[in-house]
Amino acid sequence: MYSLKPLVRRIQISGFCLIATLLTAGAATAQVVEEDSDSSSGSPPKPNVLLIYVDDMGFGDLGCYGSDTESPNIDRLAGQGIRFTNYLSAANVCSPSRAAVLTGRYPNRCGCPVCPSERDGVWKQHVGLPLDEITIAELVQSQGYATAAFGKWHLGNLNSFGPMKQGFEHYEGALYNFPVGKTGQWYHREEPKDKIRFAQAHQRLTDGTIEFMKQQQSDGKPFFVYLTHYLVHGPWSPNKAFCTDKQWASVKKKKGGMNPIALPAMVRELDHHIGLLMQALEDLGIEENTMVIFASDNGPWLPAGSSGPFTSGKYVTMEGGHRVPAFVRWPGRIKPSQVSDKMVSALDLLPTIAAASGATLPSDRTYDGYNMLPMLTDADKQSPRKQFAYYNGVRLEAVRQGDWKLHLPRDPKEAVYWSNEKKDPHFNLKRPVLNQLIDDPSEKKDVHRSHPEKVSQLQAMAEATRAEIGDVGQQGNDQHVKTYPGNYQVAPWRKPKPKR
Ligand SMILES: [Ca+2]
Repeated sequence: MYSLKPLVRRIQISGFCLIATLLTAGAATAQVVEEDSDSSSGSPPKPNVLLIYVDDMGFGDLGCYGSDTESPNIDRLAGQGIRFTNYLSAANVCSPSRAAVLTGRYPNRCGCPVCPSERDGVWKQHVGLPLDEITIAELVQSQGYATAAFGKWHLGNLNSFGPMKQGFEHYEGALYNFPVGKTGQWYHREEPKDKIRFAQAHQRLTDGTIEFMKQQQSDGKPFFVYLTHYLVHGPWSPNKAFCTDKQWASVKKKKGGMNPIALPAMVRELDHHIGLLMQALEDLGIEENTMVIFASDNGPWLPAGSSGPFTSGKYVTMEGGHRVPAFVRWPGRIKPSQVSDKMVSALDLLPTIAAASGATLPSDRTYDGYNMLPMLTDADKQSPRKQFAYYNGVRLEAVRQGDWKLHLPRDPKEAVYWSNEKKDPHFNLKRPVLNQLIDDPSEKKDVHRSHPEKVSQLQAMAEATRAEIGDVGQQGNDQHVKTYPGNYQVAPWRKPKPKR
């Protein structure tokens, strides 16, 4: 049977392992960085990390990725570091994407494969990112970092699964998707603060983030900030200052309703706030040693936005759902003006940030991410990522090795509750479809007949992946099912009512 080991490194911490990894190229970075950041040897201090996670931004929604919409501040940020064209979000919807980025583990492995929902009282209380998962915040805390989350959490109820339970010392924001057109409850740490309108939320996030960074700079502590904007998620209700006359007329008419023509104004509004944050880093004098990571959580919520050359967007396992804008700037370590087509994933952010902070990954669990620091700091180095598994809810729908991607047969009756026949060309797939992405980014040319050996390889990878982290009707041997005792592929409110 195909081994999943290349996909999921088991990381060990022991004195022997430390020596061994220092001698082994590729695996040694966490330890090397730990030595580099030892202040007693006169090495640079630990970097600050600002992870900006934006909502539903498609691959083609920024100027630096080919959009006509102006995003000068974001484009400048992207140009000052390394910009990826082959970065995959771990999931194509909000909650599992966020669970995976914070844990470095696939959503099925970390116990959060579907969205905790505010629509059902039982789910709201009992579903979220399991508390025994270890987040980036918890890892860097062990290295003396101050930690804060701002914005959309979407990983469970505040008091039972909130950010303060997952290693964040500070939190400000509204937990779920902001109720556009209504007032939303704003939280300060674990307490309700006040109710504000969507239009006020973005400035709150910027002000809170800057204040927190200032405080840490004053205290001399490195920080990790997880800033999760509500922009540019639908139903697209930007502030007037960022709208054309036509867009603003539409905002007023729709009154918080679906308004896809206003998406470019949402991008401009986000750009404005990124500009304020970057100016603050410069003013505080910490730009050089702050790693800024910008990424979208999933593809665009079509028809708003663009997935560029890729097919479809949010909710599906086509590239348009997973391939999103992402870049990293760290002037002290990463050269500017780099554009990389190496395959990387949101899963890789945790091991990368851990390595930069000096933290060693726990040995009691499997990580699906890889430390990207060697390739970020040396353009000649290859990406450690060779494979990726595309899940939709608990179901494995596609697997990829290099540029080869195999869509797996699937039964529409087992589709996750957010799936949509109109958005997914493979909604009802009877046989495997093989695409070679380098020549076929839109996944239109099925070459499974001419490459049976690739189909076999990828099917073996799928089988090994299922055995480890599960599929519909199959529990994996390392699948975290603590808060998902069954297959929650179908939301309770969508399940057919029993006949009387
Ligand atoms: Ca999202």
